[in-house]
Amino acid sequence: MTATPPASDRLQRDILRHLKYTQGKDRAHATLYDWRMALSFALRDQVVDPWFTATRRTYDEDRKRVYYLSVEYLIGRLIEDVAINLGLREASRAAIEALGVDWEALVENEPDAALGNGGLGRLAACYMESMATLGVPAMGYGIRYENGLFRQIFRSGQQVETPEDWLQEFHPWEFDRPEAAYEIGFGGNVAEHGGRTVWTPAESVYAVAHDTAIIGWQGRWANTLRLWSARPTTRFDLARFNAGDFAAAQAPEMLARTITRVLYPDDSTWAGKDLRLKQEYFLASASIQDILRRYLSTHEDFRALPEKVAVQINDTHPALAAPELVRLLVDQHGLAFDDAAEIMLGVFGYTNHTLMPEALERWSTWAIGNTLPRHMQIIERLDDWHARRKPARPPSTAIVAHDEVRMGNLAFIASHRVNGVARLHTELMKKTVFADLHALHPERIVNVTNGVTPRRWIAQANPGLAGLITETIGEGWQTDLERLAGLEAHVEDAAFRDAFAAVKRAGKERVAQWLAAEHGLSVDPAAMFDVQVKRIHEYKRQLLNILATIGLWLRMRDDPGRDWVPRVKIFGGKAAPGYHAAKEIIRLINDAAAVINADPATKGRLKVVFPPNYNVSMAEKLMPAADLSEQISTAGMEASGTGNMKLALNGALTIGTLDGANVEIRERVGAENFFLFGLTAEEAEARRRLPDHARLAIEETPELQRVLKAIGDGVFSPGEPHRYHGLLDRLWNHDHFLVASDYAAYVAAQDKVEEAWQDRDRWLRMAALNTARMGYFSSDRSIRDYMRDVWAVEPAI
Ligand code: 26V
Repeated sequence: MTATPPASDRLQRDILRHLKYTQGKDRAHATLYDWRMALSFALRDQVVDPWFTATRRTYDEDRKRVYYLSVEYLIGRLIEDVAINLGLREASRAAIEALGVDWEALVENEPDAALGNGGLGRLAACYMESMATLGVPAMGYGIRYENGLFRQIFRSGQQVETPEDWLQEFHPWEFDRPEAAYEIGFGGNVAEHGGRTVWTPAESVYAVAHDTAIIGWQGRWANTLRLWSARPTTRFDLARFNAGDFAAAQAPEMLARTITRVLYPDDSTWAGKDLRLKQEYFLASASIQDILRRYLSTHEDFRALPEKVAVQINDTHPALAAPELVRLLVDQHGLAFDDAAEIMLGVFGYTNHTLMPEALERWSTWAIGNTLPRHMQIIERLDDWHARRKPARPPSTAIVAHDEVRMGNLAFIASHRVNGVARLHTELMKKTVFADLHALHPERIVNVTNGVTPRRWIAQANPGLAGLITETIGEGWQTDLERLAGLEAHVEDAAFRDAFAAVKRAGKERVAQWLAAEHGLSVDPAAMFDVQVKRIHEYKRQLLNILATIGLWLRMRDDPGRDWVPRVKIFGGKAAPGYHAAKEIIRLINDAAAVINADPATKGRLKVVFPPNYNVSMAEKLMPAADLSEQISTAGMEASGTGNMKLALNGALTIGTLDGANVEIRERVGAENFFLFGLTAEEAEARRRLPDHARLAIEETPELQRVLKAIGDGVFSPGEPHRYHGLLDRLWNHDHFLVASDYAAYVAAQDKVEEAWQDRDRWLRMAALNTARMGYFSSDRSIRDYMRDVWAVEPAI
């Protein structure tokens, strides 16, 4: 035992103090939960001073602030994240262990804050961390959902959603700010009073702030994540109650309760839910009111707003912030409409995260007119303002058309910059959804390729790799990830490769132990870990993966004497509750896993595992353990991907299509270190126009025919042979996602993967080169791109 460092002594004292005075427990009766609370408070204490300092400096130096508006933040756990950035991870562990508490168990006791669905929400969390690390004065605004993303369980192989109540236990990281409350109105009517427009809402709620400090690397800067929760404006309508109308008496409370109750768990199709519109406006209005209040505390002239304020909207979900700003400037502060619109344009930036037409938000003018009558007028005036500035604009560029408000066009027209999230995606935006708007505003669309934070995705998730990197190239990579290039010089060093291999092996053993302990699954850490983790979506093509897995299984059974490469196929991900086709894919994976894993003929060679409830914490376990990263979406459909970055950074090789950020990953890691296959975006589009493309492809691919026949015969659903007939029918007759057309190329690429795997040294070189060449994909670089190309802000440190 080495002597405990002083930082750990101080922490120990702080932990015991919080255990006693915050939790009201003595050591003899403290539960794991009490210890977790005590440590969280002890760490939170140390965030407060840097946080105050950063806030004071931003005020004193009158700095421009970035406001990031997002309906989703997929934060995960915070104990290790905060401890690492404070330089206190080892001290925390030492303190906790000295107190006789199991560190791993304590860390795992923290629930994931899952206020998001997938990539968009996780990106927002990485960006908040990077802005704090870079010292950008910034504030994130979001919604404090009582129930985050559902917990996924499998019953008979099928996804069942159960509520995830992360707020059931006390959330120690936030500070309640009851004094920061704004009234948010809905419905009612609009009237002219002496030349002024007055909106009188029919009902309203308060938005109340809950602040979490987001601490950057080495505690040099801290920003705020401000999440709003709804509170009733009138507790109880006594007059109505006394008149016998009990339901109406409770209406205000009901409205408030429902608004921030749930996160919409659907990231596949746009659904025009009135409650969602209210959520979006709730976030937009509270945030804009807060921004204007802060601005007015030190400024008077709104014309300078764009010099002090940049508002970034994370997809269109918070886009009502733009008409809300105009409304407040015109109706409350008396600005002329055109001046207000000009200010709006200077302030807003819009990030687009999907080209899928079914996910693009559109609200009926009726819905907006009812819920937000004044905003409907302002949106129409903004449309008119744009038409005046671009008299030759084609109808496709209008915000309002066919009795609908197109939120993408609103966000585009309201913003001085519009960005895609990977180079290919940005180019496709220019050619597809925003082609006509792009022609009118050729300077507006810019690219900012996504990134991930190396603090969470290397330092926290993969301490072994972090240690090896530091040993090899020294400190500094944590905030200057391009320094990973320094590893390249060591790739030819056999000792380095062995150390790299040992790190990967340790990551795999950890996952093997966890799968055994938590899910009763046994896997061999010597086998290739082949990982596809992400939301379940037809375009992401988990179906292609499982079909090829079945194909491999059939081949293994045909030729049991061959020395097959042992593989563990790992799947993880949730399907939107109403997305039938995605849920069918989950069931097929689980059904196939049951049959394959029970087959003595392929035992020890092929295993399929699908641990339920993939979330940020599971990702932290899986990223370091992956050998192969599956990034196999239909080209043109994945905007960027960020799991692809986390996996390659942690030394997984990618099998992938030319889609999203895969294109840029391949360019950087080198084509020879990437298993490319499949149609390009252009070819995919052409292929889809070919009549009967799926049938043609299936007929040309005997193995695929066998696979489909096995499924159709009920090999994986013995009690119900017809279970997958719908899925098979769609594959034969529609196959919009071109699974059949890419099947043969995918299998051929998997053969190349096996060939590379069999040469252990070659594989290791390729893997290490992936890590060494992924430095570009740090979210610090993405944030610097935003600062330069979108926000025009300077860091304060
Ligand atoms: C759409 C909708 C439609 C309205 C209902 C709620 C809702 C929620 C989510 C979405 C889609 C979000 C789009 C999204 O998550 N895109 C992902 O963004 C990642 C970060 O840029 C990117 O890496 C992924 O490729 C992209 O799919």
